[in-house]
Amino acid sequence: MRFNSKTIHGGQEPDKAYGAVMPPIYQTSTYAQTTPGGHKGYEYSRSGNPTRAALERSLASIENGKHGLAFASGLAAIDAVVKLLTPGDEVVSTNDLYGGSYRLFRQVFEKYGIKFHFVGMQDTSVIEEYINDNTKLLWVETPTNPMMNVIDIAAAADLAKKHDLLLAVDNTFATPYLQRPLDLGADIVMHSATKYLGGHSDVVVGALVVNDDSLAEKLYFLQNASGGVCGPMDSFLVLRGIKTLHVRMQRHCENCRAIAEFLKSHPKIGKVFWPGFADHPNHAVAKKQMADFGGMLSFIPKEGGYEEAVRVVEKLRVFTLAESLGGVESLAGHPASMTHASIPKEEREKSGVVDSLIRLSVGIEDAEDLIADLNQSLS
Ligand code: P1T
Repeated sequence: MRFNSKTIHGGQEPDKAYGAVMPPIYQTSTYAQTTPGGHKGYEYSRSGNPTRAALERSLASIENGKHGLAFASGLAAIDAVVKLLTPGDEVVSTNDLYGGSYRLFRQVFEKYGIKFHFVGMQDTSVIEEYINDNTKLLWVETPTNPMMNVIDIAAAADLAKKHDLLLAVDNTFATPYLQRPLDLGADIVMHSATKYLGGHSDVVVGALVVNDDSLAEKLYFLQNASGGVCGPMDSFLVLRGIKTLHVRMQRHCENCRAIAEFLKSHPKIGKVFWPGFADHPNHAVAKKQMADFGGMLSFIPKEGGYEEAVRVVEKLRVFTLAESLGGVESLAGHPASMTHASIPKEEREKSGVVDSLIRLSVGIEDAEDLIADLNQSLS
């Protein structure tokens, strides 16, 4: 099946009991056994639940992977990946990434003896300088949150193979509609399914997809042993979201392009970060590995610094000022005080997350209404 059919049918079959076309929400913690061990494949819902299993098959299908795993949040999914490591191991991570991922790495896992190097990965050759005998994992987020840098996944995969490392790619911003990291040589794809996969800002879920059977087994063990699983209702909502991923993403991309061009020509805007611009430093890589340029962008007003950024986001009416992204409705965020506040200012500014930066998650409303809203808020 091609991608747009996989979003609807991938890994799905009518429910065995009554032929329900959508998998029922199996709202149960446990399953009757006829004799100890005599069950129909499910024993306890932390270990497995039929609604979650339907989502996990869908996730694997759309990422062209063999195994999908669904978690309570994107961070719970990342937590499972880092738990593959042991004290003394090192990770090379992109330096421009979601603030919560940075906080998990620095404030939780460093205490357990895992060392993280945060590196600008737009030039993949720089990564190699940070690889040593203890390095076990490359953590790549592309496009990055919130600076919209693009990292060459195939080049990172070559490096990972050369040094026998795992390559994990946070595919939250792009989604498999635009880029499929496993096809480019990554070992693990991670999602905050809270975002585009769910698509309606009504659920918090995370996901991992892998091809390798033994890696999948280790991650399933961690999923069950640590227990950061999502519930059946949340699994159902993400499954429903995935069925329209392709049509939503197409509109997100179209609207984002129109807004990027509007902002770029606006006299009050200093800089717009969007990988679709021919002068974006990684435009060629984006063109090579993505089908389009996504629904996210960031920008900086020319003058006024922090106060102007706050004034603009407060004045928006169609865009809602809120954390998160990837829903049908347009959201605006102020990374320095919201999504990336857990990164120390000095560290944050090194990757460009200055106090005047505004991030937009462009929704699927009429682009004209979104542009009019930005126009009035900038005036
Ligand atoms: O929120 P959660 O589902 O736990 O996912 C964390 C996460 C991981 N990776 C990326 C690229 C993300 O953007 C996120 C969550 N991000 C936001 C809440 C945000 O507004 O950027």
